[in-house]
Amino acid sequence: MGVLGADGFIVYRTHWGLQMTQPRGIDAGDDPMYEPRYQEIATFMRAPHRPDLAGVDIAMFGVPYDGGVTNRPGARHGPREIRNQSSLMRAINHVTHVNPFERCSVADVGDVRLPRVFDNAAVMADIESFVRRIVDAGAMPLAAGGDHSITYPIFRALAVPDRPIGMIHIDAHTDTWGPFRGEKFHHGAPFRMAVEDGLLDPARTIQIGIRGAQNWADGWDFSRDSGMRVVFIEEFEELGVEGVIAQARQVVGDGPTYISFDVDGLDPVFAPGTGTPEAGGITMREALRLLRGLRDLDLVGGDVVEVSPPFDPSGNTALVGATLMYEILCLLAERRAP
Ligand SMILES: [Mn+2]
Repeated sequence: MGVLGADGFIVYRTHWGLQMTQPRGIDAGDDPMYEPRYQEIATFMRAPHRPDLAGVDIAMFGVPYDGGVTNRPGARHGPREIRNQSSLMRAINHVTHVNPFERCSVADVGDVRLPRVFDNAAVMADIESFVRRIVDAGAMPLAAGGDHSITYPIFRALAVPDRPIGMIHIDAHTDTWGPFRGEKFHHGAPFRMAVEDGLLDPARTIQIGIRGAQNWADGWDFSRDSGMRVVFIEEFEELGVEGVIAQARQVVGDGPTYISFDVDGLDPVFAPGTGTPEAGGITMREALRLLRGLRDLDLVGGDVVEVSPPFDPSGNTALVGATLMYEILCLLAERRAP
């Protein structure tokens, strides 16, 4: 609550450590969202910008890179537009009643700097070292892409030797394909590379929402043959959200688990602003229910990828991306501060 100042104004301290003043008689309580949402430089969910990582529990960051796309680009602009739209987010989850900002020190730690953007190997190294800094500081990473190739270097920073991580992956595509036009590193390949490098445990991986015709089947084959649980959209419909949640929890068990959400897993009605839309996908209501079913797992981080603002004139896909990030943030906060 506020403290009465000498000038007759009440000084409040928000959950984020910001101070605000309010004339007597208007009660802002300790609402962290009191500050007008259209003000100030945009950060993810208006969290403080803390590139030095000091005291940060959950580090939200952007990876403005789309050099891995096989078709329509634009996801490099995702972090900036997600930050903008995320100013609409508020604090308390209306279903779980989790307030991540109250439980944890949540910060926007900036973007991965990619000065060598035309060099795939250098980009991977720069993303990996950025995330390694977050992990070494004891914080949990929550990324905004960027195309889906960025998850591979995140895994390189997160996975502990001989203990690959598990994953709950929502997407229209398995992203386990072989080289594309001679290049191994692209946005359709991160999870094949992660399995081949021993970073991702295929037996503890579930891929949800898969659909759409392909020219070759090798990605589907790799997922199946490596032992991943692949839930095509038809099975999603059959099982229902609760059934899919049960499958996901069973597959990842109690080991370390990452959530990777490609917005093209959603139906293009909800997320048209993405490089590779596939009709007939998951609804936003289903996605939110699915994420809220993943409480109390051993979560180690997450991302939301493939928001492509040039294909998103209304900004709605970026808003959807920000909303998914908020739900993952609530899960990470509960894990961090049960
Ligand atoms: Mn993907």
